[in-house]
Amino acid sequence: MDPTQDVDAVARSIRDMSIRGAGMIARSASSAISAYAGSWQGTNEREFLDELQRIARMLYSTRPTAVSLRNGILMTLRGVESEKDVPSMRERIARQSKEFTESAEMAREGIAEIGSKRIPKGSAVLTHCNSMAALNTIKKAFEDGRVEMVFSTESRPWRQGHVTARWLLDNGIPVTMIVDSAVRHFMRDIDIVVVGADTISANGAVINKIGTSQIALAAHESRVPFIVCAETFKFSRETLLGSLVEIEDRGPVEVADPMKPSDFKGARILNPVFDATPPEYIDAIVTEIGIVSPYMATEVIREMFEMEGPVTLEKRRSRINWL
Ligand code: RUB
Repeated sequence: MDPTQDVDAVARSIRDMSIRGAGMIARSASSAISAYAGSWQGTNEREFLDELQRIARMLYSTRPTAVSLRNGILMTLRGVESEKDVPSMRERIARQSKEFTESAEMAREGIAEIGSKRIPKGSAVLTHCNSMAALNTIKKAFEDGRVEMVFSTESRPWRQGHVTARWLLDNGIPVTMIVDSAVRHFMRDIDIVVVGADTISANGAVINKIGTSQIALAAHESRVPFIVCAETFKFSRETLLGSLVEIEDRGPVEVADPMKPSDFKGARILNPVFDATPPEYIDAIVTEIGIVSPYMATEVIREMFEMEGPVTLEKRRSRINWL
């Protein structure tokens, strides 16, 4: 079996959203790279590195906004070029992929444990889109007797809110489904907003599903706490080095009637699927290493840098530009 086919299939599934959510796409890409490396037949290290770079870039191109995808790929491939031959490169990739996926699972549990305590007893919680980091936190809080009701937004255009509502029902958690535009109307009934993140930038802004920033604004107006549940691999080093987060636009079909797009001939249709919530509207970011203020984002990013040791000029030069 051609290993490229598996990677192509994972890339397609991420693109068409059969695999979605920032944490899940990162874990899937990491596992796909590991499976690809494990079944690569060649013996030439240079060719192997070139192939790895090609599939890394291909996987990364599927969803440009989630830095989790980038970080997952980089953590899986870190230091591969320093290995002496193809078998040790393969082994390193398999080990790093396992480490990444296991630590990502553990991070979610840690976040739930920590975040649950921030949800007041008897709360009505509002969540947006479908974040497993947020939902596991809400579930833990429910088990701890803190949650009475979860308001789940529809999350247009893709309606990830339906996935959330079904998951809550499956877990025996009471759910109220509302459309996105009803958020401000219901804010008086909400005790806390809990959402996830695709990317957290160095200035503390949280990039999450489109509409998150409007919810944060409404929560701020009503003095309702707004917390974000996110693993540390959702913090973006690139933003510390000056890059801006690219906001994915998924095209007109999800907005116009998919059966009759020609009804809207001539209309300009925009479909940005993420937005940025500024730090002043965020009360706390719950990570596996603890609660951090959005204004501490730079410190979290620096800690991630240090995990790789100091960045010397020599190291920078010898490093492969994977993405
Ligand atoms: C999903 C979304 C989620 C974050 C966090 O968007 O915005 O809130 O990805 O999810 P999409 P998680 O459906 O477009 O991927 O906590 O599961 O990583």
